[in-house]
Amino acid sequence: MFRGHTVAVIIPALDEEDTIAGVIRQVDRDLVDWVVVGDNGSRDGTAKVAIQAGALVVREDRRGYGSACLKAITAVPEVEILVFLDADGGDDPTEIPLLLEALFSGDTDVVIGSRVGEKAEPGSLTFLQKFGNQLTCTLVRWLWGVRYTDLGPFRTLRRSTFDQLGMQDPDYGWTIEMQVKAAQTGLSVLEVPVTYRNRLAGQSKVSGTILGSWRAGKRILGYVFEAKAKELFSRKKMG
Ligand SMILES: Nc1nc2c(ncn2[C@@H]2O[C@H](COP(=O)(O)OP(=O)(O)OP(=O)(O)O)[C@@H](O)[C@H]2O)c(=O)[nH]1
Ligand SMILES: [Mg+2]
Repeated sequence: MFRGHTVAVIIPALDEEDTIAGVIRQVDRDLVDWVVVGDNGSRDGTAKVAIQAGALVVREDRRGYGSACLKAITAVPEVEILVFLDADGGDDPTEIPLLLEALFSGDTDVVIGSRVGEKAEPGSLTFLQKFGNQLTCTLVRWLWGVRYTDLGPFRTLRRSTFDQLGMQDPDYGWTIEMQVKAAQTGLSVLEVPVTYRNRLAGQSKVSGTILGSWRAGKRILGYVFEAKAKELFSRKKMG
């Protein structure tokens, strides 16, 4: 519990048997009530290792980062606060309290760990990733007037806020969907500089390969343009 509220850490994972246990064990269980891994049919020992390390594992056959997050959340219907982080050791679970403190400062609705500060290890964000993030954040600022610096996976929000957002993206559009919907509905989003490291072991699914970056980039930019188009269309229809 954190300040009397139950907390769940949600970890999407695909073939991360070498890193997932370390990530789970670094979560402070005095603060966090549940650690839930959303596994997309990993072919290695991810599920077994995660259970041994004390996590709940929820299997989702529908592929994709967002699908895994959505399914994992269904395992903790009563939790009050959700924290998301990756399974490869890139994010630092010992910084969870930093994000939770920020969530309880002022009127904050969503806290996003930003990886553009000095705490990020050199090389942990590829050139393409930095470029793509900057481009996307600039577009979001032009289209919705909200300033973000990153689309990092490490973030926290209340369950009630999460439900209000109606998250749907089954894939790598998940993080931008949350940020665009927060901007559209006028939520107060706070960015906190976080540590970011190169994945500790295992294979990259997203930004470590050109194909992964291309797929994620297409999805993310596609989401931004589609969200704006839908917004304009529904405004036109209403009057
Ligand atoms: N369940 C699930 N998890 C996924 C999927 N794709 C990626 N992940 C997880 O999402 C997180 C981010 O994927 P990474 O491969 O680390 O992507 P990245 O951080 O951009 O790239 P790296 O440079 O390799 O760290 C990791 O925890 C992955 O295991 C997926 O399709 N399903
Ligand atoms: Mg990673």
